[in-house]
Amino acid sequence: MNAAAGQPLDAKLYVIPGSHPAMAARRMLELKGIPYKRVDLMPVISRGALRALRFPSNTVPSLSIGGVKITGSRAIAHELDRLRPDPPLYPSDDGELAAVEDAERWGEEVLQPAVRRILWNALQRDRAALASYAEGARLGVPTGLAVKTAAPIVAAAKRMNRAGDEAVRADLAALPGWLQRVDDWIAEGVLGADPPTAADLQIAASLRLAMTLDDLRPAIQVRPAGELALRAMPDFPGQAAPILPPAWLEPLRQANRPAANG
Ligand SMILES: N[C@@H](CCC(=O)N[C@@H](CS)C(=O)NCC(=O)O)C(=O)O
Repeated sequence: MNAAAGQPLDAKLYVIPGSHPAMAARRMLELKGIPYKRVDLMPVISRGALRALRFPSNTVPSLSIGGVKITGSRAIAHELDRLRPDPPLYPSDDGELAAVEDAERWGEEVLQPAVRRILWNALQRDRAALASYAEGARLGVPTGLAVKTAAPIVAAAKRMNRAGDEAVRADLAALPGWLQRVDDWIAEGVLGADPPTAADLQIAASLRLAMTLDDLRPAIQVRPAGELALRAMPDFPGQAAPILPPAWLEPLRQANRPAANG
């Protein structure tokens, strides 16, 4: 029996709790009906662990499946489609495929790192929310202890992801335009497939992580982009109370303000 016919694939997925590309990979495996073992890693420390395990790179998601080691949400999506074609994560029509892959690439290269920067910046301001992202995770130490000792890890993650105030303020100023881009893709039928494509999942995971911030959720959930995110990724851990400077959120408030009559 081959993989396409349903042979067990012996899959192990390495994640960081709350990591958005890792949540996308989890959802891909779930949609394909591939059972897997999840290994939860602490941020920053994950890098050494994945290097020691000889993955092609040291970020999550990393997946070992059928004797192959893959790193990266996009590479994982392609490998899963190869191993278990149904349901497909990519359309078979060439034109549709190109549009979906463009959206997926943008989701990984633009939206994903921006949401990561916003999150680390917010978490360094208030670490109280950290435990909510680790809900259900098995980190090898009690979650309470992991959270209590997380200050140096959060500081390092913020530094490594260049999540300083200037960068994050620029990300928040760009966010309304990015949400409009996602709404437009939904209107054009590039995004919003049922079952979701790799692009839907890539973008939905970032939007879902952004929506864990009370500062951002109201501006996202009311739009088609927010509806897509909730539909494609119904479950997502984490919740952070308002913490970002209100002035930084002004572009989002402006974008969501109803147009004046006349
Ligand atoms: N763009 C990569 C994601 C790579 C990435 O930066 N992942 C983060 C978690 S969201 C990571 O592994 N960070 C390592 C760390 O925090 O030390 C993908 O889509 O797979």
